[in-house]
Amino acid sequence: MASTKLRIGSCAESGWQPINGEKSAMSGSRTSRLIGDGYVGGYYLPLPQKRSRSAMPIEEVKEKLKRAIVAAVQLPNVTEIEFEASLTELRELAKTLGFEIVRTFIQKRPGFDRTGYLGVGKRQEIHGFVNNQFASADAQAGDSDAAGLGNEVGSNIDILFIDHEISPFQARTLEVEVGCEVMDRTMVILEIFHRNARSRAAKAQVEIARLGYMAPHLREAAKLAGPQGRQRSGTGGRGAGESHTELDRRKIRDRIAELQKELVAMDLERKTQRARRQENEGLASVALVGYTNAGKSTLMRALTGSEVLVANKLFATLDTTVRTLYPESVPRVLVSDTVGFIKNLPHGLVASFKSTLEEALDASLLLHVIDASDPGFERQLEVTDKVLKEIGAHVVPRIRVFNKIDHVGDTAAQVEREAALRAQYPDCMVMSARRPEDIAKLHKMIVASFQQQFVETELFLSWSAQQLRKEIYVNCEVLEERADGEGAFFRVRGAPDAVEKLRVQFDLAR
Ligand SMILES: Nc1nc2c(ncn2[C@@H]2O[C@H](COP(=O)(O)OP(=O)(O)OP(=O)(O)O)[C@@H](O)[C@H]2O)c(=O)[nH]1
Ligand SMILES: [Mg+2]
Repeated sequence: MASTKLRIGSCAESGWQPINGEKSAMSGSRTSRLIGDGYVGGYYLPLPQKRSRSAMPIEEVKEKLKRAIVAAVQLPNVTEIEFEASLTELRELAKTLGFEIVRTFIQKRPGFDRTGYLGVGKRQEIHGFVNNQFASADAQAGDSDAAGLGNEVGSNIDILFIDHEISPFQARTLEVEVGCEVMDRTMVILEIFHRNARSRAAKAQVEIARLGYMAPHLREAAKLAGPQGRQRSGTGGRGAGESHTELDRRKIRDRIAELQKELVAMDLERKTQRARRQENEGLASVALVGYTNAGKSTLMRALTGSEVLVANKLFATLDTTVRTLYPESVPRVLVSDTVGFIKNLPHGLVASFKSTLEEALDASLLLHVIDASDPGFERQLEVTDKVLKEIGAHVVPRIRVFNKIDHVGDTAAQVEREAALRAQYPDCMVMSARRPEDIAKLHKMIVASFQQQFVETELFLSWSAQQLRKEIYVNCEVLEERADGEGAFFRVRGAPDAVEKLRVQFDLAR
């Protein structure tokens, strides 16, 4: 069965830590991919010795994993625009996982089918497609993928993506009836988060969410396996007669508890680091926030001259990175890049997502980056605003940065979009991260926003304390300098606190 198939890209690069702590192949069924340990119910989960062998030529496997289909139920209260936007996003998410969507199946229903999410007829239709029983010339109205594919047939379909979160039972029914693996929206997002997590904290948070998602799937797998073969003897520290499911559930619980402990320790560490950073007097901080793929990391790179990851993928960034604004300014500004937002984030990921966003709460200024070329940018803007409010970051001053204007149609369309945005958001920035002059403008805007509070004053530094001279240049803008027999006078502009601190320091050094 599914055991020999590697379904999603490279297991080696995914680095999934299973609950027994060993590196595991991301092989096997939906459950095995999440737990990676032995047999669970009727599901094959690769054993440790097979894991090393699963470092089979990944390229070869990837070749086989390319084709997928998408299915979604459109409920009566969902508009065409919302429905299409959500489907487009799912296709993008699937693309991020390395899949090509060859067809989309949609069905209007008053509710989801309890057994198999879609109605029986639609399930049969998909089965027919997956098993190559008909060509898609009968593409239905509104079925955009099918429409463009002519005689595309459904051979070699590996995955059916579902644009909702479905129950383990519905997933199982679909897998059996349709004849290929099924992944719901939640699992897709979990998978992307899992692949992209880099730091220890991000990895732990994603693992907790994945384990939480997996638990009910294990129950479903166990039900399917029936009473036979579920019991095993009490060896190796297991309670006698403890079932596989119980054991696996216990392992999951223990692993979650262990990860949570690690996270608490990491959080403390992070807070200490942050406090230390803030003690570094006069540091102003900006956080780049916004919907996934809006161009936050691109802007971060351009604004700081750093090499942060930029990719045309959803959730390319999962960890917060902090760099200094370049060219350096007075005050020195720290810029942080953050994880992208998305609609309907899986429940288990909300906490981890929000905690990585805490950086935004500490910032003195938020740059809310919006992809002005995305047809759904207004909805994306709303989602970001809503989450910022939920974490209490709505009180932080904010500049809306409408990015990718170069990607909006022709010049006339760009001018029109820019005018409309400026009319609606008078203090916004409309730009392209690809234009150096726009980056310079944004840089100026950031610095200006910190300099707004600046005061102009004079500082005196005696000749005996000239070693403190550089402090003035780091913390203030020097407008004029003159000297007399006792020392030097500086006409400066700077933040009130920073200037006062210098005055006290200089007086003491006299
Ligand atoms: N045409 C155009 N493309 C851009 C612009 N800014 C960014 N991009 C592209 O958009 C894609 C996404 O950019 P990222 O900077 O990775 O986006 P992000 O907001 O950091 O995304 P996540 O980390 O996934 O949240 C990349 O392919 C960039 O090259 C722009 O101004 N114009
Ligand atoms: Mg990014």
